[in-house]
Amino acid sequence: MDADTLAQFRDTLRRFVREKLVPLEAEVAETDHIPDEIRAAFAEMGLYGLSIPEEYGGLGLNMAEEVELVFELGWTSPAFRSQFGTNVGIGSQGILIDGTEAQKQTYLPKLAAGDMIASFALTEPDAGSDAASLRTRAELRGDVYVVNGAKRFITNAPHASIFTLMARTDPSIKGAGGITAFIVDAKSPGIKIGKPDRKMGQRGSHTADVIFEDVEVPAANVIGLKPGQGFKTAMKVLDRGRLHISAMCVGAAERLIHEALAFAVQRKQFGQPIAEFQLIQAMLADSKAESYAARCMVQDAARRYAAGENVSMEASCCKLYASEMVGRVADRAVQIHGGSGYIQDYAVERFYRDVRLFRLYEGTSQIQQLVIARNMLRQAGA
Ligand code: COS
Repeated sequence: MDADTLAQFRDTLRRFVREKLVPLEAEVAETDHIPDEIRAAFAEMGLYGLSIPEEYGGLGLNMAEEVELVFELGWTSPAFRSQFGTNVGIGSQGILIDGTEAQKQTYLPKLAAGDMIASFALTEPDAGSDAASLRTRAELRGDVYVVNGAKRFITNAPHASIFTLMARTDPSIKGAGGITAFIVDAKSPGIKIGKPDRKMGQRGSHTADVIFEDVEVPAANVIGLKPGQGFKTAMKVLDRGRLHISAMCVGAAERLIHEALAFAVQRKQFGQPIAEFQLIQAMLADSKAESYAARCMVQDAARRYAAGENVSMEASCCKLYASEMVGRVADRAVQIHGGSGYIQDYAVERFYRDVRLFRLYEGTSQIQQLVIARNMLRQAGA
């Protein structure tokens, strides 16, 4: 996309977020539901296909362009982005990065249009951070694989049309090498979706268990037709996903700072606006400096990703820093609001809970530290 068109798109999205989505935040949190007309507007704007190349019906943004838009989306409740987030990122990218041409042509146009929802099914009850230990089994019988197992906390599972599923096809290999990625039709007999999880925040975005009982998946649905490559596909998808989530953290931090500043300017104590007190100013200033640092990190790593560099380490640096940063910013925003910050009428109370997830999903902060340190040691030849 050329720079002018991107700038125009960003401005349109900014207006849509601030004028249409922000006023709906409390209702979405209350009802745990995104209105249908909002989903339709997302599709109309092309948001389901942000990252999908134009030849498959998407907008074909590169990562550097994508994060500029995600900064805007982070300004409002993350549940809105979740509607199309799995189509833009973890649900579709396995197909895009490692799929065959036929797989891309079959699925990507429908995902880009929002006619299909893709969900990423990696995590299991006993395989979270240690993703390579997953136990869901896919056994080849003739020209189908028979899948048995359970996946947990799967975002958009209740709405999914397809799952990009990671399952073990070779039980003799305990770790990453025995894992294969599949595209699974969510309507396949034997798939059961659990009740939506009752989460701490991000109401309006739904996660659930997915149970596979003797589910038949055609061998032609192995991503890239390459068994044993599923773990690497998942890791590549997550490298990219971590940059996207980092951009969400930046947007959320900027919103929290906006709320905290507006409150501090208007709220009076000891005869003056609390914004005039230096202890309040220190909290605002630290938040500003840290969110600016995270924005620069994300822009740098995204630009390098778009240029084809391996930014696995930098993506983890971004995810670690940005998600921890927005946690600190949310905490300060509540602090600046005083007692009001603990009351649900104020957006900061909701954001405080919503942003807690950023330190957990797509790899905890501790996993990001591991990935960063491993890369450092590798580079040092250790
Ligand atoms: N891109 C491409 N390949 C990668 C990769 C990446 N970013 N990261 C690892 N790989 C490859 C490795 O090169 C290795 O390949 P070889 O066997 O050919 O050498 C293979 O994958 C296994 O890698 P590794 O040995 O590092 O795997 P580990 O089991 O030690 O796990 C961590 C690595 C812990 C980093 C991984 O399990 C992880 O990211 N866990 C968190 C999972 C997660 O984010 N879950 C969130 C759920 S999704 S919302």
